[in-house]
Amino acid sequence: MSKTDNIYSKQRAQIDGFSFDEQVVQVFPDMIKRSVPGYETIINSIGTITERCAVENSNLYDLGCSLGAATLSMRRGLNKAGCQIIAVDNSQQMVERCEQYIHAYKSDTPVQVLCDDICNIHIENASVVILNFTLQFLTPEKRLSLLTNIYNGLLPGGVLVLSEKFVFEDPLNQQLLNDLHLDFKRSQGYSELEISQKRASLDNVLIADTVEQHYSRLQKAGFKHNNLWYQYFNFGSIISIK
Ligand code: GEK
Repeated sequence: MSKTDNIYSKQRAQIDGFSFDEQVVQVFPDMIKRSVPGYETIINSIGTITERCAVENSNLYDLGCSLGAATLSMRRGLNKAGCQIIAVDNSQQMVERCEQYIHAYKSDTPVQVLCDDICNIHIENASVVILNFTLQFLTPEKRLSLLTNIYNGLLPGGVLVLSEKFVFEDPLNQQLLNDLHLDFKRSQGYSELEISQKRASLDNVLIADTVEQHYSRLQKAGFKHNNLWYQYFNFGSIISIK
């Protein structure tokens, strides 16, 4: 069982940049569920998307897998023979715990959990690729080349699921959707201190794009069929088809 996230509940003299270390790993399922509106819906839908879009004898990728929630959902939805799932994260602590979670459930679908930078991964023979709240942690200059690798490694008809926190160009929309997200966090039991200290730690670590920036980058990477299939305040998910 995951512990309750109270990492930022005490006043800190100094806020360091957020990192996916052992302390975060221990509370991660609780943290992401209470911080990302719609997270569970997206995770469940990844299984449904996999059921429809995976093809026989192909690879499925979970890039920035953390503890493997999307991998487990893909594996539950998968109904095609000869597939394997490749889950990648560059946090050693995440990868270790992810392997324990994955192997706690029995399945015939092989899962490889790799500790590596997702920018180093060669994507090939892929029918489903998941970037569930990971692209936002890559420096902006690296984002297009990752998406281009994904596009090149996808089979025709293959899909990318790209979930992200969004920003909005219109200042009124930005303010309101951001405030609604803060209300969501309050409703999940986070205090004002926790919210403000977490926000400071994510400054310059999580760099969000507008939906339009995502569409334009996806087009540059080769994807011509891109659509937002889910949005809850300033969080959402785009599906792109090769
Ligand atoms: C989920 N997808 O539960 N290479 C590999 N991993 C990276 C990199 C990188 N360059 N940068 C960040 N990560 C998960 C949630 S969390 C999102 C994803 C969040 C990893 C990082 O170590 C972390 O585990 C993950 O991306 C982002 O569906 O915490 O908001």
